[in-house]
Amino acid sequence: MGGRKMARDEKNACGSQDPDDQQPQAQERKLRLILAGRTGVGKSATGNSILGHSLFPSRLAATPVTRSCALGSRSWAGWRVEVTDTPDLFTAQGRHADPDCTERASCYLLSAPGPHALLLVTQLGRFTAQDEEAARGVRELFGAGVLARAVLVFTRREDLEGGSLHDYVRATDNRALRALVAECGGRVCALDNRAEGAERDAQVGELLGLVERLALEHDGAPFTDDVYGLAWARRHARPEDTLRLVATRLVSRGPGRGRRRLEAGGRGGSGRSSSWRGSCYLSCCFSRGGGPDPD
Ligand SMILES: Nc1nc2c(ncn2[C@@H]2O[C@H](COP(=O)(O)OP(=O)(O)O)[C@@H](O)[C@H]2O)c(=O)[nH]1
Ligand SMILES: [Mg+2]
Repeated sequence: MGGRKMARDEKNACGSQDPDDQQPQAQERKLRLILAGRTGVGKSATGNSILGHSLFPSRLAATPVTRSCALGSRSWAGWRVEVTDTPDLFTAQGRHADPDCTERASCYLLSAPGPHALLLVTQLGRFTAQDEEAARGVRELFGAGVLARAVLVFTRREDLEGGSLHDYVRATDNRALRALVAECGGRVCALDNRAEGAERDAQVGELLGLVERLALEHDGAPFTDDVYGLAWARRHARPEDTLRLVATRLVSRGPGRGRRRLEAGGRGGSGRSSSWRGSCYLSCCFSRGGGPDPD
């Protein structure tokens, strides 16, 4: 984690050739999403389904494939959807691999001034102790309030074989899963990330529709906290300095300390300078050896 070498797909995350990525429309409102969950559940595959093309490296492997945070974007129904893919930042193992919090700081910078939805990814039929640990890690990093912005995304939708996801979560005898569904306000969605074409579009439309409703319930204001506040206040400063400062804040805060949730009240959705986003990408890309992605 925190590797500074950039794989080809990671380079794309900083400067994709996809026309959707290159031509954001000025009037588009932002929908920022963060993918979270344990390694191997299909976070990157989910990100690729949302984007409609393979941007994030995703494959079955014995060791984690995603080593650092990356950002992709697309246009959807008048929104500019920005997706931050993450490596394992949320289990004890993930935190151990990020002792100076640089990777967690990178997640903050890429999703500043805060996400409209957190996509907590798990595999259908395989909700394990590690998934519980990842959910705990999410609460520890962002505060428990972030689950009011969470959607529980089940990959391997094909295993439902046409059945209803809502029936599945209602009937499950996994109490931890039922509790998490309740904490997420019952927002659940299933994806078959191997689907293509119209089938994939329909599934992604279902998920983004949920996210859109969630964002509108909050008047378009993103979730934010003191760390997002710090990152956003420094949006015109040198991004590498901001990355360090944010990482230092996260280290000093430690798990569960000093967290304050600030609702943005319309601060984040629009009217922000693109230069900081540009330089944020610069920082995140340069630290991996690449170039900026135009916003
Ligand atoms: N059959 C099936 N495989 C999936 C699905 N989603 C992800 N996968 C596979 O699960 C493996 C791990 O996915 P990846 O995106 O790398 O997981 P991550 O570590 O959470 O980012 C890959 O082989 C994916 O192709 C799905 O909906 N159906
Ligand atoms: Mg991944």
